[in-house]
Amino acid sequence: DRLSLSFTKRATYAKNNMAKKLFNVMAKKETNLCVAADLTEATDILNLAEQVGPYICCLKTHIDILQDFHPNFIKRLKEIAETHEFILMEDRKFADIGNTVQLQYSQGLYQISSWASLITVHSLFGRSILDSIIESNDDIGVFLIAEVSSSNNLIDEKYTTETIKLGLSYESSIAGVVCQNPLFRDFPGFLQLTPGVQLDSTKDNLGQQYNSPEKVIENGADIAVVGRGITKSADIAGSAEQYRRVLWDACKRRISE
Ligand code: BMP
Repeated sequence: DRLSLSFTKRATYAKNNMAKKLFNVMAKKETNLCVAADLTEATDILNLAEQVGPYICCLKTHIDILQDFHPNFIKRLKEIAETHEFILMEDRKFADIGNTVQLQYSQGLYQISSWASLITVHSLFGRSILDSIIESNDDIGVFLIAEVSSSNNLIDEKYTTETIKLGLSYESSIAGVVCQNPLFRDFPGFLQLTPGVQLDSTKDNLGQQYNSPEKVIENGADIAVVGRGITKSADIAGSAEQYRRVLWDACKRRISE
């Protein structure tokens, strides 16, 4: 059962290079925290990254919400990621035919394939979407979306099960799965990324549903994504440190080897 294994041990099971890296960063920095940098100005994201940097294993962006995107922003963000040893994930949630995804992934304004170590992908379009991404860049860690946190979403059990199966057939490219439940306990090389995490509230007014840090770790999360719980806080660094500690303490309780 992956839940009882240490991250150092799980790194040795990972077939994907980015997953290996992520496990090792998590073990070294003692953190399960990924911050969702959902801010619309470049300087705000850079400031956030500087402040939360010491406490996170991963920074998750939605690059297309930036009002003032510039390649220099990516350069600076990569420097901060290097200084504080965290990994960049672009939460693009690709979902289209292979040819279109290839263009969205490597072309356009954002050139995602040139800087994101991790990306999110919907399983909806099947194998061709993964083939097209790997053809563009085989040094990528993909997180496949098997479940989502929003209320009344349309994903059913079959979709979730088939998503895990698809992931297992692309072991060297898949870093993990975005989900809410411990779906793949027998595959310690994959990471469970769980969004919808907050200490102070249970939902927003647009369908987001939150669980507490303890609850998501109990539900199998290896990495918990926290956005507004940290970005809207008056003390960003203090809040990131608090989430890191609560998550890590909860995680330590489930690890026995
Ligand atoms: P917040 O903690 O502010 O609600 O942000 C959650 C982040 O996680 C957002 O960036 C959102 O796009 C992402 N996310 C989610 O909330 N639920 C999912 O099921 C999948 C996600 O990627």
